[in-house]
Amino acid sequence: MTVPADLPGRVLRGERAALARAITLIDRDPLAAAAIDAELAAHTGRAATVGITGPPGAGKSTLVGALLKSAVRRDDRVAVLALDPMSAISGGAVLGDRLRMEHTTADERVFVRSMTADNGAGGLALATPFAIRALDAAGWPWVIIETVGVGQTEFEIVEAATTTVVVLNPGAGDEVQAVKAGLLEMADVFVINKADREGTQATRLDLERTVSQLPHGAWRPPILETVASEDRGTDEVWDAIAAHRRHLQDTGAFVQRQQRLLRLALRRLVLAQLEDRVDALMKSSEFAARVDAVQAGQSDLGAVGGYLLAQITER
Ligand SMILES: Nc1nc2c(ncn2[C@@H]2O[C@H](COP(=O)(O)OP(=O)(O)OP(=O)(O)O)[C@@H](O)[C@H]2O)c(=O)[nH]1
Ligand SMILES: [Mg+2]
Repeated sequence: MTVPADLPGRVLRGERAALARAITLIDRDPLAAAAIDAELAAHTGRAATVGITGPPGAGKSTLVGALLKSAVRRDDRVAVLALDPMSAISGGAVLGDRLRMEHTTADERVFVRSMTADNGAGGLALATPFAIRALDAAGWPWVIIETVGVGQTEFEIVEAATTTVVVLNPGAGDEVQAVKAGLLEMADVFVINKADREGTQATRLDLERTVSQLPHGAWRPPILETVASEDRGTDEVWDAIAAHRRHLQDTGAFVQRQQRLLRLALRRLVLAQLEDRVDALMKSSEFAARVDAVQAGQSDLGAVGGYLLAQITER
């Protein structure tokens, strides 16, 4: 896919259609992503990224829709990247998410795109940092990353956000378990959504106890309650997100946080290229012969692995 020559300039001038086109290209083609990034790189470095994660059905999409309204009330400009690695399967759900956000997308302070990157393993993880950088260059000061459920790719990206919001539900001992399984350490803000349901206080106490046992620096993650489906409590969540950004900027940690995304992008970029190289090598007759040898007991896996690595590092 070729990148139209005037596209980066139009993205930098803030043309929404150009930005949408750029993100589509980034989503579909890693080479286009790199070409676009090369043009936009000098204009990046300002955006904060907000990763929203939590168990399936916790209300992440609903919360993002409500947060957009809160942000607009504060006159903040916010872009949303909705990540859906399984769009082929859950197309209906994604459409539902989009519809829920539709009423806010008419506002020029809001920009919503979903990404699917079904162009191979790690595609989404690779494409997302590029898309974030395009949004940053286009002048969006906030980029919300909304994930579906909790998968490895989403985990990585949410972890690389400057602010990570973990969404849980009341009355869920197992959710605090899920939190113990790794969500806990990454949270900068906790949201107990569906606070209209029973067990909210118990979950809050449970979470407070767990959080107090964590080693924490100057920032102690607040625990906020929302009823996202009724826009209740979400202004406070947006304010907490903004306060966390100010905290990072005041302590000089903001740049470090931004670099987590760059590191993730670089790791992904190199791994994707290595994977392509390995796949190409594995199609050679030379490789087939070596597999035959392993099967016949005349060679071993380590030896052939070593051969592949040597082939890759040679050029
Ligand atoms: N009672 C109640 N229901 C809510 C609340 N927020 C969201 N819901 C409902 O919970 C269901 C799941 O909400 P989603 O926003 O799709 O949840 P999600 O976390 O994005 O789900 P996945 O993307 O599938 O992981 C929907 O039916 C929402 O209407 C809330 O505060 N209270
Ligand atoms: Mg969702």
